[in-house]
Amino acid sequence: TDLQCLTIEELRVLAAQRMDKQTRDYYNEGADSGSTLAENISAYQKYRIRPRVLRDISVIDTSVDVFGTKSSMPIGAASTAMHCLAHPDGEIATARGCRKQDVVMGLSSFATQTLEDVKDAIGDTPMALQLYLFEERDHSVKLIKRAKAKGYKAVLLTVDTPVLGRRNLEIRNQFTLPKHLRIANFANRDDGDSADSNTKPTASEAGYHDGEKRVLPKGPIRFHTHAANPTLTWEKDIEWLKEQCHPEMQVWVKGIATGEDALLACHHGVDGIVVSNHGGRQLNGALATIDALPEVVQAVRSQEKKIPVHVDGGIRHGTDVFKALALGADFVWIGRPILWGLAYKGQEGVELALQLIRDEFKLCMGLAGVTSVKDIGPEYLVKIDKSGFTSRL
Ligand code: HOC
Repeated sequence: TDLQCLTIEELRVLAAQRMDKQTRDYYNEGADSGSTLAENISAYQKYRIRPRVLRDISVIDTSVDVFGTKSSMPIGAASTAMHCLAHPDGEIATARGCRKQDVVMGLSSFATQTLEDVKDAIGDTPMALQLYLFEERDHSVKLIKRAKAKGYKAVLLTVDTPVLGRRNLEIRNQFTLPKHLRIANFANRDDGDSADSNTKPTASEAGYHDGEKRVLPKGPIRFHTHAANPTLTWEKDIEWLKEQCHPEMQVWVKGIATGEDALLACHHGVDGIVVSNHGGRQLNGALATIDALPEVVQAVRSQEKKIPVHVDGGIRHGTDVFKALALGADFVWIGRPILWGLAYKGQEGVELALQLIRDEFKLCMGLAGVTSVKDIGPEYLVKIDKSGFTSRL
């Protein structure tokens, strides 16, 4: 037990002391005023747990199936960008932490270590590759082939980033990747040492310019701010992606926030959905993910083939995990808490973040009177309104 750090909130504070301002701002901020980022967290307070008692809870099983394999708990390390900013050991330390905790990891397309090295570090523990589909398809094809060859279980196509959200601190700080780091899975591209590597983006560069020819630029910062692809569609791109990935890798869409899009995802034959608003970093003013989850779950359950639904955003407590599962999620992903753990103590900090959430979740299950994840349902929650009135779900 690390007596300095007994909660994810304490981990946030400890991590903040170890990161430089640019990194801290990049990881911690949300788009615009940050209200969606804040609501992702606070929306969990609208729910209270209805505990059941006098049930034998001496044996609690937190394990679940994810991507066709078993995971020790319904919680994974979400794909977040550029881990070497947080700690020199980067994604490899995150992977080792996940391996130790037997927890699935998502790797960002914008990782600072190669997908091969990170997979080697995590061993047999399953991994998914978060994907941006660029207009220039050759690169995506290569990335998919490499992930397949390395045994990645799924690609998580990010669909909430057709253009980059406006992150004001990122713009003000003129966020750039330090020269010694690289966007490792683009290493074949000239992404590290080119003359414009340190070119600072202007505010107008952090967005999409209508009519501009979109080519992948050279320097890392330009890569990050210009790489979004505004042309993606269900019809054109999901079918293409399935052809590239199946049968070896599943195809998931990450960034669904409505029942309508959940139905389209089902109709287009994706293997799963992640309800996400990109950690509040894209469309500010969007619904908190826990508030979007019920309509997505309802849409998916109306279909004959029921695909899994995951959720991320704002999970800071084991009780949040319990609430998300009670509202119909099959699995949750945590992003910033993992980065904070990594910044705090590298691999050990990642393990700490996962252990804290695991312990809280297991304790919550026991105190709520549930011994198996599959039994967590809406009967364990009430919704509480602003006047304090509760309603059953
Ligand atoms: C397509 C370019 O997910 C973030 C990361 C990286 C986004 C790059 C988008 O900063 O939220």
